[in-house]
Amino acid sequence: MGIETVAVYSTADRDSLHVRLADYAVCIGPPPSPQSYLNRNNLIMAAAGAGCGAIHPGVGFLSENAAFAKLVRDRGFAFIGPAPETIELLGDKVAARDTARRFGLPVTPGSAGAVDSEEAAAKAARELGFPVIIKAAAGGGGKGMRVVRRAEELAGNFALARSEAEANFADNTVFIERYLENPRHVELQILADKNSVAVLGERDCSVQQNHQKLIEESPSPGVTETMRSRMAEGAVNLFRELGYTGAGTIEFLVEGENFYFMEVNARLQVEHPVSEFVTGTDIVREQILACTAGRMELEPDKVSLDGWAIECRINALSPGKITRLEIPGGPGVRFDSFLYQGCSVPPFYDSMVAKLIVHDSTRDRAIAKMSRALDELVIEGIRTNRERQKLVMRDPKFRSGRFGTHYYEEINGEAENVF
Ligand code: MV4
Repeated sequence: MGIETVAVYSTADRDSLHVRLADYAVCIGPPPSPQSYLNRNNLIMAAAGAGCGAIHPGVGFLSENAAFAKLVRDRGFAFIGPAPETIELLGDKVAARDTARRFGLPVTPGSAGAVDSEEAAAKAARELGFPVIIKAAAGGGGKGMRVVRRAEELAGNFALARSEAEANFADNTVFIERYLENPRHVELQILADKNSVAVLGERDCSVQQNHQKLIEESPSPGVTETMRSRMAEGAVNLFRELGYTGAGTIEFLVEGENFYFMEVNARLQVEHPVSEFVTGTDIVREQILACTAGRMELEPDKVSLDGWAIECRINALSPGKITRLEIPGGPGVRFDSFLYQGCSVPPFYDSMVAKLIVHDSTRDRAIAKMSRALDELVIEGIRTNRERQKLVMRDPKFRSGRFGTHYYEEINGEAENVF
């Protein structure tokens, strides 16, 4: 795009690849994130000092923080994300659920709004029928959730859910839904500007462990053409009504032919490359155009889905120095990473060190390509989950495409000696 880039880094990331690749780089503090990557003042000072026009908040840290988005704007920078008011509304899962329902999206049967007493919880659970799930209104991504299978266990879990919500989010608001036993996690990639809302197909993120996604693919093996267009229609209505700008994701739980709205992630996500592959779109480029010029180049009617893409997250199981790195390549193979030979993986931050993404004409061919790419990938000096990802690619159940969110714990239970 011809835009000069300024990277920010903590002292732990001084030698990181993004620092080398950026046109300029500014140190924003010591390793603990509250003192660097979450330090708003340091971030604003870095941007001001470097003469930035816009701030891209990335995929974690302050990327969904309404107050930060507002501060960025108030200081005269463009924020590469939706408006602070939109982030705020979507951050409240009760309000988001309510809004989605008003715009015709199916939501999981659940309490009408927040549940603020043991009696209200008991009443909601009785109406819904067990099992139920208690969720934090300020949560999302699986934090602060409790599954309750019997009426006797409700009061205790309600109290625990509230105190966990208070401890994690400084907000003890919770709500209750009927619990679906083994749904798929399906999410739609959205790009929106002042004039239009585009849907870039869906991703299936059912392969996850402790709410950490491990494998994402597009399209979803469990979504039919009919479901796809019904989900897209609801999503477009919602995002248009929100006046949403930039990249976003709408998450659904899918059970058979039924889908239920769960939440909206008001940011770019880690797994966006699979959608880039199947739609041939540079999502970050469109996101930047939408949030700066107010107009993306993408035309919603021209989006089409081609072939199948799969992403395997490569996680470090230990910190250390990378003594050897061999990166797979070839048509339809992409490796996104901060690793290079000789670099160090610091003991801070998220364990994800790379994303291996492949694209081919069919799911079977994409799986074959991923297996080959995982074979070719060599990372020495740290332990990674590469071998586990190779086993999943060979697993008949994964290959059948018939699995839900409990898939990974199921295969780990069945083959404890293998994993
Ligand atoms: C659910 C659910 C079943 N029923 N909601 C996980 C992420 C967060 N955004 C919401 N999640 C779930 N919500 C209803 N009504 C299942 C999950 C879920 C899950 C729940 C408990 C333990 C592991 C899980 C793994 C994936 C999804």
